[in-house]
Amino acid sequence: MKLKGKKALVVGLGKTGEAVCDFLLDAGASLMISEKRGIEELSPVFEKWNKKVDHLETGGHTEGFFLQPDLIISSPGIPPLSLFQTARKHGIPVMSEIELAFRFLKGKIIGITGSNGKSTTTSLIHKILKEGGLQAHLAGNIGTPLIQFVADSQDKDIYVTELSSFQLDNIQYFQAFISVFLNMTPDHIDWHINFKNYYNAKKNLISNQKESDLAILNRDDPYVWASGKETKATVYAFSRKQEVFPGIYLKDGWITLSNGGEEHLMRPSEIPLLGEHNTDNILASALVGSLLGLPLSQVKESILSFQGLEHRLERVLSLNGIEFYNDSKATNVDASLNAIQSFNNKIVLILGGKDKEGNFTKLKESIQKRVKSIVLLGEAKDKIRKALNGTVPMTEAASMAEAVDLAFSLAEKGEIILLAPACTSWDMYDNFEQRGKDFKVCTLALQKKNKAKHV
Ligand code: UMA
Repeated sequence: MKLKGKKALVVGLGKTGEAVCDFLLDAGASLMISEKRGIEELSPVFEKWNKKVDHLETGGHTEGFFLQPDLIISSPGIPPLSLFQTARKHGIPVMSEIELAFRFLKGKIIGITGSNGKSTTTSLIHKILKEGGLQAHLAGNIGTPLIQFVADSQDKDIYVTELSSFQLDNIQYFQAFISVFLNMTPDHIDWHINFKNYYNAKKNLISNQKESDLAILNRDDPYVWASGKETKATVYAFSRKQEVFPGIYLKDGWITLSNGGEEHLMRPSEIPLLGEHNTDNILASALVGSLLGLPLSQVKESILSFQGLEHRLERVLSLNGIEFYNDSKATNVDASLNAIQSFNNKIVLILGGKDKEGNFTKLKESIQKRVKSIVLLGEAKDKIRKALNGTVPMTEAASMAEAVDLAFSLAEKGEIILLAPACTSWDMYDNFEQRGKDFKVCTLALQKKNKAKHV
């Protein structure tokens, strides 16, 4: 693919858009940018790029603009705009950032997708590979766009890449030599319109693989397992519920690998992370390490020293015998459900944010079993209250500080206060990281207040 002298349009000027622009300029393309935000909102990014590009459209996307380039590259967060269809009808190719990166990247890609657990699994695989002496890099949805690695990439590099459905929606040749498909539950329906489109986007990762590739699939998830029928890759399975060949599973109190013979990796009780869902993440990660030829003893060591990620069932502190946990990354109903099911002690749950068409009634059964009280926060308050009516007492808070204080007044010694909102943060924050940090700040402030009271 030749870019020199081509007119390329980048849609969206966020983290990905800026990285794509840098790459295209280095490749000698002439640049156009189309961005929904207005100039004031964009500043100082606007000033930076306005000097470097031929045409910059702000405050929305227009047809006249989209029909001028030779090529369009869209950022992951841009929904499937009708303008993309119009451009395609005029013979203008539209591709995602990972597709563009794939065409120029040296080295191999391990692609990790699923509705939940992607970042944890991606980080753990990266850790196992690095500690095993491989030239591994952490890329994709977890933070650094793949395109940013292209310039320095070498054949021996392995890109451990977290892939969202947004990134996979629009791929053509993009191919991972190892794919990991963790699970499939409804999410991002506002972007994909329906579950089928969301599922199809995720499946692209598996169906694009070739005979020499490996697909690691969750045997316990019917959607994930069914995707195996659509790949030419060799399928390996992971399961918590049954023996799988070839693959990795729990048997007689051991995490067991079977690829020819049976080998024990470690006891499930040694897993350093809370929650059964994290067992899946560990099974899949260990399998990748083993398939790349790393000794099981080393894989085990890397798992044992894995501390988990910030904002994913992160223990914040203990106050008066009450434990505070931050799971701000639980931005959908299933992630919140996983978090609730990770504790045996009673929970005061902070729930709510911006709704993504989530089915909150799915939480009812677990809430009845494990949750003592709910503190509601954010835009989705009313919808959640209606969906969970008749389960446990619910109170409302106007801010995170109020939610934390309220939760503390409701909890007793030995109980858990859990932020697992089942919604995105975008009604009150820029992202889930900001929300999680605010929860931690409010929790620390509460601890200070409490100490002062007892002095
Ligand atoms: N924009 C438009 N038109 C639109 C919509 C947005 O111009 O119709 C503009 C926005 O105004 C903004 C830019 O596009 O200026 C944002 O682009 P983007 O949403 O693609 O965000 P990036 O900053 O490029 O970050 C993206 C991922 N964001 C999303 O997928 C929403 C980041 O994942 C990822 O870390 C980054 O690329 C690097 O790969 C974040 C995320 O929330 C963490 N991902 C979702 C998730 O994990 O659930 C999928």
